[in-house]
This record gives sequence, structure tokens and C-alpha cells, in this order.
Amino acid sequence: MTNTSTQTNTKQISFNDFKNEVLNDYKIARISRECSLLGRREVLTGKAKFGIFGDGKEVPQLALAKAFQNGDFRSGYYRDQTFMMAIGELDAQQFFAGLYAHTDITIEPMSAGRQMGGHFATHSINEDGSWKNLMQQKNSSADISPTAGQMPRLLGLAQASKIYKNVKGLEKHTKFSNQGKEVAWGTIGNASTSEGIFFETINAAGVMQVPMVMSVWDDEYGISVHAKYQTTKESISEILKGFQKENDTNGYEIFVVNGWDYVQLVDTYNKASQIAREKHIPVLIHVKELTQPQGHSTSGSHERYKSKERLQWEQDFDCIAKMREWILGFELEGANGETLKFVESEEELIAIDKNAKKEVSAAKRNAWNAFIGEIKNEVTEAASILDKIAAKSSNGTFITKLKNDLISIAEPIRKDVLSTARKALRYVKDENLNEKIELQNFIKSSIHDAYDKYSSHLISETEDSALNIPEVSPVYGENSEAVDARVIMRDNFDALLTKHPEVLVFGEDAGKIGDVNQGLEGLQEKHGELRVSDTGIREATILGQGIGMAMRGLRPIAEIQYLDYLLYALQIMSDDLATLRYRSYGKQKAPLIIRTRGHRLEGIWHSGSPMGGIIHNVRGIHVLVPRNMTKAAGFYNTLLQGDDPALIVECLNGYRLKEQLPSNLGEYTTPIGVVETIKEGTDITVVSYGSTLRLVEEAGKELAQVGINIEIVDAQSLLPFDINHDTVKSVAKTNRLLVVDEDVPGGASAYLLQEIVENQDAYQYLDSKPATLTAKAHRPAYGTDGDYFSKPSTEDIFEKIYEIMHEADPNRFKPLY
Ligand SMILES: Cc1ncc(C[n+]2csc(CCOP(=O)(O)OP(=O)(O)O)c2C)c(N)n1
Ligand SMILES: [Mg+2]
Repeated sequence: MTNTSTQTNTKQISFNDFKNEVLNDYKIARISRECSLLGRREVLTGKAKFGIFGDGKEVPQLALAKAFQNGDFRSGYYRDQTFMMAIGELDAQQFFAGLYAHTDITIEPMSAGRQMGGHFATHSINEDGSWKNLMQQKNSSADISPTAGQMPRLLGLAQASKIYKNVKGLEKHTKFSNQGKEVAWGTIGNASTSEGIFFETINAAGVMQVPMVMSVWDDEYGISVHAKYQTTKESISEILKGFQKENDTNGYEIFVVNGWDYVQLVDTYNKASQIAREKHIPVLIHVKELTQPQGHSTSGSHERYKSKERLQWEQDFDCIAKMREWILGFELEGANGETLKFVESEEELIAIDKNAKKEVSAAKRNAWNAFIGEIKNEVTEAASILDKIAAKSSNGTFITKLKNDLISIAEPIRKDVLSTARKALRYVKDENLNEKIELQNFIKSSIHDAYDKYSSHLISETEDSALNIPEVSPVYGENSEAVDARVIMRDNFDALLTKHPEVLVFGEDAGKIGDVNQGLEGLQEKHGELRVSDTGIREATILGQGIGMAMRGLRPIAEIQYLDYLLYALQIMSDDLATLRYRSYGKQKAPLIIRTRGHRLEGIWHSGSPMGGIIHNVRGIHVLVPRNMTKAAGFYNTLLQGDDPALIVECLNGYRLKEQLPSNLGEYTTPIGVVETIKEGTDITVVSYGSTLRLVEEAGKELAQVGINIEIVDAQSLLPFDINHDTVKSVAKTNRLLVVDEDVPGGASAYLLQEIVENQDAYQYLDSKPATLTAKAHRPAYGTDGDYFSKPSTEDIFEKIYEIMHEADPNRFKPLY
């Protein structure tokens, strides 16, 4: 091993400082390793549920941490505990608090126990929802478990630097950037590079030339599956060679380094940092020859699939063992010809090893005591209430038995406490005891407290929630003209881009031609190529650009060309964007707006409306379905004042219809979670949204001719739906309910029905069976006839309503067939 690069790196610092740094690194590595070893034991003895650890990947993470600066962001995966420790964002006690799922965010700062151990995060936002100064801390975007799911977001985190560097008007955002010099650091396992979104991200960053440094931790395996089944030529750096930047091309700098070679790693990470930071050239670092000392996770043993030789090699090339060898063997000639060493003898390292063991063991005990202490207090409280009830109840013996079972559990969990209390309540349900009230209150308050621990922060609970933004109606001047509705979108986007330098719009064909329906026409010319931009055809990473940039204080609007193609991005929306606030216990947010257009074009992949599939996958994101462009523009204006992510589905067939042009563009708002009655009536409430509303209106006119007066309610906002419960008021008046949409049967229409009938209690007002009218189960066939026979038509709507009225009053409404 050569010491040359070490010498280069240490020119600036004295040997003593260098020595201290190396020994401190070694100590961090040892502490991290002890955490992994003890962590596994905690799972195997049943104290923790599942364990996945960073053993075998310690040394490269020390090098990464050295190059990582304040303001930088990590987007990585479950092996990175050493990195988190090295940047000072995770200590051993917190590590164990995560393993046990301690629900107190001050004790378990990664996710308040919501994520399994090994899923790391830092805090970007304050208690009140406002941003922290991200330039004064080292940032880690909250991890997710799906392999390579960290990739799309990484692209956006890196792109934010490029935007901050180049877009005028953003200079004031010193909380987020210093002239775009922040690097986004990705980490991924070798096997996870097989995922499509890995390659999609790599390609996109190469095109975009953003400051992204991608580390691949290569241990030759993905659980039990060897690299030969994962990667062509078994080497990610080999196959990505074509991405190597040349003098006159874009592309990557690519480095290959062994994961046990501390010196080379430090050197490589320094270089990578400089290249990405200064030149905005993305870098790939393939870190080879890593190991898994304890196998993949606590759910299996690697002896089952690794050969004896491989297992032996893993011992010999364990990165900490190699670092230790290097420390012991290191000698340098000092300025006066003396021999400089890191340690005088192995004893010094043995002392570090021992201390690490002790320290981690104490941290583990403390974490456990803090975790179990809280629950034991709850046990004591429950037991004392049960004692009091048992003394008075005729079922006292049974209650005492329940109590005794509870207090005999050595390591109780909340479920034990609450399930005992709830079972005990059944024994006294017919008895009139004061203590019963105490038990009921205990149960109620435990369930109430559990909301904060396990269910809060699905959407913003801060003052900035988009649900708090008041309605501002569009204003029409005297000379307001009827224009093609796409002009309203365009002029409203223009107003938003002018007003907010943080706003940027991007997507396929969104830049030069101003989107396929010209809702952004001319805006690239006016606001620049960075703010209104074309992207490659890659929906998942378009989404990721948005997530990453929104996490760094920008207000991206990511355009997915058609609703049908949202499915490519749905995984990232569902796994990453929708869970971000929840999985970080409200400590991170990405108020990204996703723009798409859907419904009613032609054919299987151009007129889908899979709204049920979408809304059930993205709880945590607002889903809005405006019926026209005035409403749609109002939604953008509302959302930009709020701090939650949202999806807006514009009506594809609405851009060429005429609407009046409001004069307060960029200002008026469409409220979120509020329905609108667009026609009053007395016979039946028809709820619909988006493009089908026009058909319902049409059918409504035809029904009026046969004496049926329908009330039409525009849902507008599917997530959340009708927070004021206005729909039930309509049903209370009409006593009948039909939900119409062009999703599959049982899709979003069934969701709306449940909301209205069950959650709003509309069942009590119904005189007819509540009904849905939807598209067929198959994808819509091509052409006008395909549409007519696949989706609800005006005739279908007319006849469905007529049939309901016929059943209600057969004499008045004679059967049609
Ligand atoms: C989308 C998805 N598929 C499968 C899994 C299950 N899984 C978890 S880790 C893993 C192997 C990952 O191997 P690698 O990327 O090499 O990382 P390593 O654990 O070896 O560091 C798999 C298949 C997952 N989490 N997500
Ligand atoms: Mg691997």
C-alpha cells in the first residue's frame, strides 16, 4: 500500500492532527461495528424485530463523511450507519433506540420508531413547519426500503445546486445553498444497481451535469444472489464505462477503489467532491471488495450461500481489519529524520477496541432502559386501575388474572398493555363502577396518544397546510374575454413564474414547445431554459427531480405528459413522496406539485383514468381533479402557498374549450378538499369529477325534459375529499345518490361512495340504493366508438338515473326497456 496520497492530503495538517483523525476514524468504525454485532444479538433474542446493519461497509463511509460538507445531502440506503455516525448525526444509543422502535423523536431522531433500523434521516424542518438552515448542517434525506428507490430523489437533490447556482432571484436563499456548491451523495448496494431507476437516474444526471456523487458499495451479493446474476460482467463500473466524460462531451468521472483501502478511499472521495462541487460533473465511485461479516440481515445466515473460501476471504479483507493493519504498519519519516507512527504498539488499538465495546454496550443498555421504562410505566398504571376494578367487580378473578399475566411479561410492549385493558373492559361492561370510567379513560387516552406516535404527520399539520389557504375567487374585468382555456393555464403559470423565483416547471416537451397542449407556450423564452425545461422520457426521475428540489426549498412543478404514464412514476410517488413527511415524523417535506393531464383521448394508453389505483397508493399527497382550467390554475395558486405535495390532473379535452380569462391570475385560489355544487336539483345527487362532469351536465339537461331534476356535485378534490361534509347535505335533500366516473368499477367511485355513505353518514337519508356508474373493467378501446362503449356516455348516465327514478316511482317513470 502506498502512502503517497496520504502525504498529499496531510501537507496542510501536522502529523499529530493526522494521527488523531485516523485514530478517531478507527474508533468510529469500531463503534459502528460493535453496534452491528450487538444489534444482531438484540434481534435474535427478541428485543428488536428486525436488523439490517452496516458491518463490512465502515471504512468507505468514513472517507465519504470527510468529503461531505455542510449543505450537502445524502440519499442512500440501509448500510450507512457509519457515515451517519461520522457526520455526528447518529450515536450508539440512538442506533439502538431505532432498533427498538422508540417512538420519541428526541430519542430516536431518524423516524421516531416508524422506520426499521438502518433507515437514516436528518431534520430539515422546525416544529412549526418552517425550514431549518440546511447550510449549517449535514443533511440526509430520509431513506426508504425499496432497492434503488433513493435514486430519483438523488437527482433532484443534485439538480437543486444547479438551479441555485444559475437562476437569478434565488441568491437570497442562503439557507439552502451557497452558489450551488452543494453535492448530493448517493449510496447503493451493488445488486440494487440492477433496478431500472438506477440506470434511469445515472443517464439523466449524465445529461444534466449535476453535482451528484454516486457510491456503489459492492460486496458481490444481493442477499444470496451473486453478482454474476445481477450485473453484466459482474462490474457496474465496467458496464458504465461509456458514461465516462471526455474532453468535449458530458458524462461522468468514474473511479474504482477497494473498500478496505482507507488511503485510496480518502483520496478518491476528495477528488470526487471537488469535481462535483466545482464543475458540476457527476461522479461514480465503484467501491469494490466489501464484505458482510454477519450476512445480509437478521433473517438469514450467509453460510447457506457463500463458499468457505469466500467466507475466509471476507474475514481476511474485512475493511476494519485492513485499516487496523495499515495503522499498525504505518511509518513515515519526519522532518528531522525521526520515524512517525500512529501507534507505538498494538495495545493502543486494543484499548480502542475495548472501549468501543464498553461504550456500545452501555449505549444499548441505556437505550433499552429508556424504551422499556416508558412502557413499564404504562403497565404500572394499567395494573393499578385493574386492581381497583377487580376489587369491586363480580368478574374480579378474571380481571386479576389478566393483570397478573400483564405484569409477568418481562419485556412488555404497548400492545400488551392496551389489549389487556380492552379485554378487561369487557368483563365490566354491565357493571356500574366508577373505576370503569377510569379504565375507559385510560384506554381512550392511550389510543389518543398512539395517534401522535404511530399515525401523525401523514400530511402537513402545520399552519402552512394547503388546507388552510382561504378561497380567493377569480375576478373578471369588464373586458374579460373568453379564451381557449389553455391560455388561462399559460398566463397563470407565467404569473407564478414571475412572482416566485423558486418555481420551475419541467417535463417531456414542457420546455421548447411549452408542453403538448401549449399551456407553457413561450414561457421558456421568457423565464429561461432552467426554469421551464425539457426532460428526457423518464417519468420516475422527473418525479425524483421534483422531490429532491422540493426538499431543498425550491417549488418544482413536475409534468408527467399524460395520466396514463404516471404509472411509471407511481412507485416513487407512493414509496418516497407520499411517505416522506410520515416516515420522518414531520421532519422532512417535499412540497412538489405534479402536473398531468388525462381522460378522454383515444385508446388503451391515452384515455385511462386509474384514479382508484392512484389515490389508494398515494395517501400523503393531495389528489386534485379540476373540471376546467380556471379551477386547475386556482389549485396551483393554492398549493404554492402550502407545504404539501399534490397531483393535479387537468382535463385533456378542456384546453381548447372557451373559458373567461380572470384578471387576478396567480392570485385566486381553488380551495382543497371542498366540493362544489354546480347545478342544484331535487331528485338525486350526482357526484362526479373531471371530464365526466360535462357529460353529467349534458345528461342533466336531457333528464330535465322528462321531469327529473338532478343536483350535480363536483368532487374536485379526491384526496382529501369534502372535508366540510357538504355532500351529505345534498343527499339529505335529494335522498338519492349516484357517483359517476370513468375509472374501473370499484375504483375511485367506490372510494367516494364510502366517503359519502359511511363517513358522512349519508345512508340514513337514502330512499334508493346508492349507486356508481363507471367505465368498463377493461382499458378503453380506440376511437370514438371505443370510447362510447368503454366509458360512461351521456345516454348511460341518463338511463342509469332514469332507472333509479323508475324504481322509486314506477308509475311516473315508465320503464325504458
Ligand atoms: C424493490 C425491492 N425489491 C427487493 C427488496 C428486498 N431486498 C432488500 S435488500 C436486497 C438486496 C440488496 O443488495 P445490494 O443492493 O447489493 O445491497 P447490500 O445489502 O448487499 O448492501 C433485496 C433484494 C427490496 N427491499 N426492494
Ligand atoms: Mg450487495
